[in-house]
Amino acid sequence: MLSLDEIKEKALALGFDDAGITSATIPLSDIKAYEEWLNVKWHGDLTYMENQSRCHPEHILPGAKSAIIFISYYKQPKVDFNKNSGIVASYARGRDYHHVHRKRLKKFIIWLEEKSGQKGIAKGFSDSTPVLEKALAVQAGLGWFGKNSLLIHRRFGTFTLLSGLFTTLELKNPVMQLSLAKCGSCQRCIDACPTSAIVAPYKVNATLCLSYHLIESKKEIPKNIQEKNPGFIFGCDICQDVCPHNARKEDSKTVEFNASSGIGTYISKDRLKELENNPEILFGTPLQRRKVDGLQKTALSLNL
Ligand code: B12
Ligand code: SF4
Ligand code: SF4
Repeated sequence: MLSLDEIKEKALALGFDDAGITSATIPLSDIKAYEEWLNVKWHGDLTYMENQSRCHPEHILPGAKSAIIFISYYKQPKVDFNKNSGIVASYARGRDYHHVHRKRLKKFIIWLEEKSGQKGIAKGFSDSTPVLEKALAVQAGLGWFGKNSLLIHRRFGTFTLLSGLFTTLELKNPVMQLSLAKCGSCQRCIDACPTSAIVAPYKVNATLCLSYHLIESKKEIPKNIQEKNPGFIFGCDICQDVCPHNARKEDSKTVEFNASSGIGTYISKDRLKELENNPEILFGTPLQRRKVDGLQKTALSLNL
């Protein structure tokens, strides 16, 4: 049986920052919280969130027994708001993590198949496959849920991206599930969220979140949300910037996530003009999802 040390060694060699193993099952408490979240329609227009396979790894990979979860640390410098340009959220300044993860997962699965001498034993995921990724990461002992609903990795904090795979292999996590320090009485993220989207500890109403309106939603940004945007043109980092678990952390050294590998930190009116004329600049970056007209709408709402 493959050990966690062997798995971690391979994961780190491929560029991930940590890895954990867990069973291919979703805890009942997460399934319940997810169903409640859907029932009150906090997912808004994100209809892909209604896919109940999120709670059933066997729908993703029949016969799945274990899950391996990977952590990618991406923190970029925290910068000040600027009235002439909008800030791009930290995760989106470099290359698109979906692409970065897809390449690494492919290589990891080839390695796993070689090691086990079996084919078709794993199915990778990163964000777009219906999987409750944070719940699996917590179950794998990689960290715990913050009140902002994000995974707080025990070493890297919240500026981490998740990916993973289900496998039919039996794998065991020898790490003892120590009782980890949690948020305690802190509630900085709840107090700092400009749109009050963290409606209660661990519960985010996506329809109030800047990230939903500036990345995902195809509709006009509602006036009451526009007015509360302090200056983001894509995504939002406030509930992470204020988190003490992210304080005094070095920026990520992963080249792909560096601002110089992608769109950069700020987008000004002139930069938008350049993007309008050369939309291919967005290819391979997370902003391609929003396209130039989406960014222009947000820029207008920011009076850029
Ligand atoms: C839908 C989605 C969004 C939506 C909704 C956010 C949300 N919280 O659900 C929107 C568009 C708003 C969004 C925004 C962002 N997202 Co997003 N998103 C997702 C996605 C696709 C699904 C998340 C999900 O399952 N939501 C369903 C609800 C029910 O889950 P939940 O809110 O996490 O609730 C859980 C906990 O709160 C817990 N819980 C409930 N009650 C209680 C009580 C206690 C006591 C405890 C301990 C736990 C607990 O149970 C629930 C189920 O597990 C995941 C990728 C994936 N496939 O998992 C990425 C993901 C969560 N997003 C990610 C990122 C980076 C972001 C942004 C930071 C991007 C940005 N800079 O703008 C913001 C952060 C906003 C925020 N505070 O959540 C990363 C987070 C990595 C991490 N370290 O956690 C993910 C994992 C993508 C990835 N592959 O890396 N996102
Ligand atoms: S990403 Fe921004 S708007 Fe969304 S919950 Fe966090 S602080 Fe609030
Ligand atoms: S800011 Fe405080 S309450 Fe919010 S996730 Fe971080 S430690 Fe938890």
